[in-house]
Amino acid sequence: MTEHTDDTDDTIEGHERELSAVREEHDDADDDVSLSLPGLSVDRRDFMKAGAAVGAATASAGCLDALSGGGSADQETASGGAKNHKVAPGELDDYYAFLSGGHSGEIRVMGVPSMRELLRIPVFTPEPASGYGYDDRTSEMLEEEGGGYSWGDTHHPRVSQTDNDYDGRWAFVNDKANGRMARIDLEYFETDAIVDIPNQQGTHGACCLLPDTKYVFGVGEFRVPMQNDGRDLDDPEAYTSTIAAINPETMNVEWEVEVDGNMDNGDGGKDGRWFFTTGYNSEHATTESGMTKADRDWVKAFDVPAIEAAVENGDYEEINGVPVVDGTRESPLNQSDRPVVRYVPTPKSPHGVSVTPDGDYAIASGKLDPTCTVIDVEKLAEADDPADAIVGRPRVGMGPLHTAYDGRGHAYTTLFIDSQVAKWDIEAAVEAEAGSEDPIVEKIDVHYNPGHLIASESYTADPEGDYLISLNKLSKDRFLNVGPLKPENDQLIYIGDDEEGMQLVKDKPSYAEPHDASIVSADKIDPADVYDPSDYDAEFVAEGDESIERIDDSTVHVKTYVKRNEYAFPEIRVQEGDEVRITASNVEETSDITHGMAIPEYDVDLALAPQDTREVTFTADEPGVYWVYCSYFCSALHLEMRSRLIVEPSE
Ligand code: K7E
Ligand code: CUA
Repeated sequence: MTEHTDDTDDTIEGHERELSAVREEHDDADDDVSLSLPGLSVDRRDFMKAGAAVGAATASAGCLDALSGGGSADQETASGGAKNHKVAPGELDDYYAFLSGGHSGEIRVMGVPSMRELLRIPVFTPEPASGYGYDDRTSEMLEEEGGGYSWGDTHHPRVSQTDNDYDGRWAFVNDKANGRMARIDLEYFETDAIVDIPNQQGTHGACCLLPDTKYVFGVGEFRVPMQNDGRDLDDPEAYTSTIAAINPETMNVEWEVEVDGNMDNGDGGKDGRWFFTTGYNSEHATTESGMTKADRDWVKAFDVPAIEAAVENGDYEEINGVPVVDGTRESPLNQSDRPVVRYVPTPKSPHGVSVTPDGDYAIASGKLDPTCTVIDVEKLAEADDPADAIVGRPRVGMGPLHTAYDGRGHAYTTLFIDSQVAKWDIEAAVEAEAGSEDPIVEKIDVHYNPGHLIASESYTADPEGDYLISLNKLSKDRFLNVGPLKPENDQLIYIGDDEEGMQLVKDKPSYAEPHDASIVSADKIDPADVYDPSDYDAEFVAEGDESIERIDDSTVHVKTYVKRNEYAFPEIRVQEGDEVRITASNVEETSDITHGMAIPEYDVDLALAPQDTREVTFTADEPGVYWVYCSYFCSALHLEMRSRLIVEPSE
């Protein structure tokens, strides 16, 4: 770095400027000069980040490959080309995995195969490190659109697709706790919309209608009175559950369909026609013993164009602002030769359902029954009796919960009770007798009690078929004891070699509680490196645009830029009782230089990534001196990066 010291500015700020000049130079580099300087780890790391940010651009793709050892080439070992699944320090993963965080209310982003946790994206729960829920925009989103709940329970993160392949625009996730759906913008990796779904108490399944994500479906689990205002309290027959079709662009609930029984998980077919849900409680009971009395439940197959036609024809009742189509078994709409919902009988309480990559089958996992039910999607459209569409029932083992695919004709089903993953052959299951174990290819032990599993790109038409993650509920003795609340165990399994069989590669402890995940090839996601100020309504405050303006007797608007190592104003003076609105912009253009703006006594906590603008409004109701400080360690003068909020007493 010494060769760059051609100015004599010896202050710390000077070094800061110099360092960022070096970084920018390397950000702009279009050759791999940093490779010849292995000692300069900062430079090399920054260069690699720059490569990652533009990884989708063809011009630099080869350059990135050269740096990272080619990612996949790096995984070949000297001994016969077997993969070692290692991602060395400083190298990048092949995949993004988006995992739900359960009742932590968040989404987690993990690299695969390294299983390094890269980011947590808060969704339904405020999160101080990212300032989520503390600025005006995100707190309004949680309060107003989001219904003002303090927590949520994310289960099923699904990434948007175009033509049955990931398009990198959005991820969606449900809230099983409060009947909501959220959208995560994958340019910025942040939640940008939440909808509180009317007529649902607990939205469990979530998934996209393929091929082009026409709708995001929220599957209502808990049966409640449709007008839940005190009527029908003791009449469970009058309770109901619905699926909600949400427009992914507007996040508007376009329509709902009311059904018999509870619903559980869901998955969309590949051709825009069918949407499948599992469910339990065909009995319409309110207790466990009542819900498991009958031997049969259903997979419900929603015929989307038929439902859209019903909505078009006015065959619905508007309830709480949403057109609700009657899809119960006795509905007149289900007596025609094109029913809106087909009830496919299965053994009681099936849990997961997922459609095979070719779109030919919907496979429901038995949970209380040791089999999976294979439903032929084409037959479903033609059969008079929906039961005739069932073409296979392999006996996979005890407690089958969820099924994923490798794109080579295999299904992988988690066995909760057996603590195993069963690999089986789908066509063999269609040919075999019901209840046969013949289609089973192999089983692998997992540790312990798996819920979901997910294979690389399993939800698309063309899975990669190399990695699978088993999301195990219990870890027991697999990790150092941390007291009674043990971590879960997400296990990475290599499935890319049918001859060698499944290989357990890694244990990854995780905090409660991942349910489902989506694994997306890294080259299909293209996140921004800094914000684009034109993407937000809030006005960007450039250096020179700062102001402290009294709007009226009791309102003050502060516009401040933020940069190393200062806020625009060393002090902000207001009167006791003033409503203070702060608009703050981080004017840095250097990647990764985030600043905070915290005023703890007033619960102000902004996190400002480069080129970001956030606003916060509060009432200065206590006279005194309040330090404004930076909460991200941004520079050598980070601790000195301060301002004072001075609240003068009213006389
Ligand atoms: Cu099985 Cu909510 Cu997908 Cu959990 S659900 S495991
Ligand atoms: Cu800015 Cu620390």
